[in-house]
Amino acid sequence: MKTRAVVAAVLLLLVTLVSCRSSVVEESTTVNPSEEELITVGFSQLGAESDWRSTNTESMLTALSAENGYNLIYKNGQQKQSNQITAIRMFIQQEVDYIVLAPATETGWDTVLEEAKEAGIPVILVDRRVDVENDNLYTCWVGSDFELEGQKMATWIYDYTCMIGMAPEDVHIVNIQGSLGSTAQIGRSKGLSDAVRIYGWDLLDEVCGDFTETKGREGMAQLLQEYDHINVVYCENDNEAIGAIDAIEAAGKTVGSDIKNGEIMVVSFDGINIKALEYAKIGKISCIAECNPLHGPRVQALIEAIEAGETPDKFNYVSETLFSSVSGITSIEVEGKSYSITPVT
Ligand code: GZL
Repeated sequence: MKTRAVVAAVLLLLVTLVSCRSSVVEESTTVNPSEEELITVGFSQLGAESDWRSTNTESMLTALSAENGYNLIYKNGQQKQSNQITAIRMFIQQEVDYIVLAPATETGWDTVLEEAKEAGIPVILVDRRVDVENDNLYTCWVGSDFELEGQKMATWIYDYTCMIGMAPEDVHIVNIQGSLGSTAQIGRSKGLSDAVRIYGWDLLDEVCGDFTETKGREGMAQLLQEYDHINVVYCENDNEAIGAIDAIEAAGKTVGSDIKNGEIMVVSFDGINIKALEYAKIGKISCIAECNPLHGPRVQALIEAIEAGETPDKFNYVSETLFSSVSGITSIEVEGKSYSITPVT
């Protein structure tokens, strides 16, 4: 790889020069390649709202490190698109080689992405998508198929309720949605709303949990005030599910999959938060749809392909599974494709 060869050559040259000096260098010095030998990447992350997000950030920072040949400028948007737009404009001023964007919401990016394009800086999207007039404003995207995640979870709920002999009209479900307007929320909510229409479930209400534990708890408490016959809670990430379970138990109710005998079944997305995986193991969360956050190496591979003169695929999806400790369902089928359930033990 041209850049790495330059870095290696520079390192060898610098080490040779140091060892030729008349005075003996007493301590070993690691020579860092100067910034111009590295690929400079400006990474605008949307925030730190969840365990998924923190894991995603860690993956990106580890992959786009100096030892891997990168000079990374990382900016946390703190859940505000305006902060991300400011960061992108700063990256343009700094003439970075690439901009990597994890967008908070889908809309509002046309102007700043046009500025990046005019500056000749390739933009790689990671995780959520953007809704722009011209898809040429970004080079490529890598992330999850969020609607498929929702379809898989809805299919699991359908298969489970059929297995226990529950009529669809007796499924009284609420949705604690993620950050409104984010691709993850749009896709997961659509997967559920389509299933409600197809199967005839009773969707009682939807509240925004913003992918956080606090809002998941507040939203669930509000729903329990308003409805006394909820038997399925669809949480659009693990942090919301943990908060929702706190609220359900604080109201004196029991979480679990025995919904025919009064338990409230909680399902979730991500599969990153340790406590959520523990809950899945003991049946407090009945099913988790995996949402894989480890995009660092994937973004690194996309940059290396572009550096090598290749044209990567525009959309790069990661494959994901379902986690559950509920017995009786070993796989589900969505649009003719089978997905196995990974037991949580
Ligand atoms: C999904 C990601 C979502 C996660 C949440 O790829 O955008 O945002 O599901 C996170 O945990 O906050």
